[in-house]
Amino acid sequence: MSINFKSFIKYVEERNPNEPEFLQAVAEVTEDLIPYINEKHPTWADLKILERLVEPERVISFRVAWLNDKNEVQVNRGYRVQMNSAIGPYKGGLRFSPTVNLSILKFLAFEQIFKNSLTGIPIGGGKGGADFDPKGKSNMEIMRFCQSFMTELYRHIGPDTDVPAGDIGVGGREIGYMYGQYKRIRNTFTGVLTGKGLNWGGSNIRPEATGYGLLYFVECIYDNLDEKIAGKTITISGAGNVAYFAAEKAIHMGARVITLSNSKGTLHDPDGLTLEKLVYVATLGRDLEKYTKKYKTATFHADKRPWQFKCDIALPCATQNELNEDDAKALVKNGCICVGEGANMPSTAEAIRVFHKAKIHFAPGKAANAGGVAVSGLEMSQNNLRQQWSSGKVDDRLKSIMLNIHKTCVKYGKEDDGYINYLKGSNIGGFIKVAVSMKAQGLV
Ligand code: NDP
Ligand code: 2IT
Repeated sequence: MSINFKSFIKYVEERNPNEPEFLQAVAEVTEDLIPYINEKHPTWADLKILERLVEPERVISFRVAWLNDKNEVQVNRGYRVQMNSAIGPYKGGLRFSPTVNLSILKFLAFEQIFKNSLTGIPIGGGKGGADFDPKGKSNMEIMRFCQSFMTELYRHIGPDTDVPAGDIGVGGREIGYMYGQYKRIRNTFTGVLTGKGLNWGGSNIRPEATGYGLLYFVECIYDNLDEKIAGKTITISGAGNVAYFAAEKAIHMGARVITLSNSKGTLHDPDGLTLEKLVYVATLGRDLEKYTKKYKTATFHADKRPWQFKCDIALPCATQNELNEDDAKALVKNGCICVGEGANMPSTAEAIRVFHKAKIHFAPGKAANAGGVAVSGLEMSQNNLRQQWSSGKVDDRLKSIMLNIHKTCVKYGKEDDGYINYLKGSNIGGFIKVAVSMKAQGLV
């Protein structure tokens, strides 16, 4: 049997109406997988590996009721999408944002299958979260929400079942409140969440891992070109966990980072951020505009994204679909030669087509931002061993994982003219192990 891409997408669309982000992610992956399966593994078509892959093993949706500071009852919706456990326990972040819905969590959980497989660590794919808006909430409101959320989630997760972590709106503080509640209900101290604090089971370098890993991956791309990152101009979107540590590592590597952004707009510093300026950014919360009062050559561009500014390397590190076709064309026109995705699916399908056509070095999120989940995997290992490894050891492991992911991308993505299609390489490279494992484990 051979699979037809158009009919497959129609099938997925009919089964998942009103889920545009999920469909976008499935199309982005299966466009590469279908020709590969048809040519190399036609039996995987008979086994309906792809049809099974796009069907979550389990979707949990639940009510989260909590009290705000005015003692008013609030109701949110919580989710966990347990997508695929062929190679290990479900693993992936929790997102707290009013934009959260099933389409977004299914796309994230689907991407996570391939990303986690690429790390070489035995972890399956999952994602979860809630349509809760952490903005403007007090510390106590955040705690009450996290406790209520975990009071249902706890029964669906476990260190050998499903290990959540952070994502947008979920950082160390939220992981702490959720971990405390899990421990209180289960009366066990286990590695059920990653991104924990360093005093209670967390791993060194986990907060930094996604941003650092992104720069290690971009460094591999530049090594391959026999060039250096030092001296290059970089635009970064976002000002959260991923963006911050991407900027820090880029500055360490000698690059000139000229932008950060958030949902209010973009901060442009033509002189380039320094480590000192970055420490100042961390004190600003979401008020990036305030930076321009201290550093006079910097400007703030309300409601604008960073992609209009001339750069060599663009690192979208905020959210999905934040870089569209016009942005991609502007980047190419301005001489950008490399795009590394710190966020998950930040480039639209049309933007990716522009990058591929221009033969830009385009590193998709599932490869380039895998450092975060990779160090989460290392946190799980440390928890199982009841050890804590040094920062140096974790950082070395992170570097070698990113190098291996790059190698996998080159192996499966190198085209006849020498151009490396990192998207194709990561899709196929992440898929093979999962497909082989699904076949071996029979019909589940
Ligand atoms: P954070 O919550 O720490 O930061 C998110 C940042 O992105 C904030 O600056 C936020 O601005 C901005 N942002 C969010 N939504 C929008 C939007 N619609 N338009 C403009 N800016 C927006 O999240 P993370 O840094 O952890 O996550 C960023 C991305 O990286 C996500 O795509 C996530 O899935 C991905 N990722 C995260 C990993 C991790 O380990 N944390 C691992 C791998 C990928 P504002 O405050 O104004 O909302
Ligand atoms: O998108 C991601 O890979 C994450 N948010 C991190 C997941 C994890 O389990 O550390």
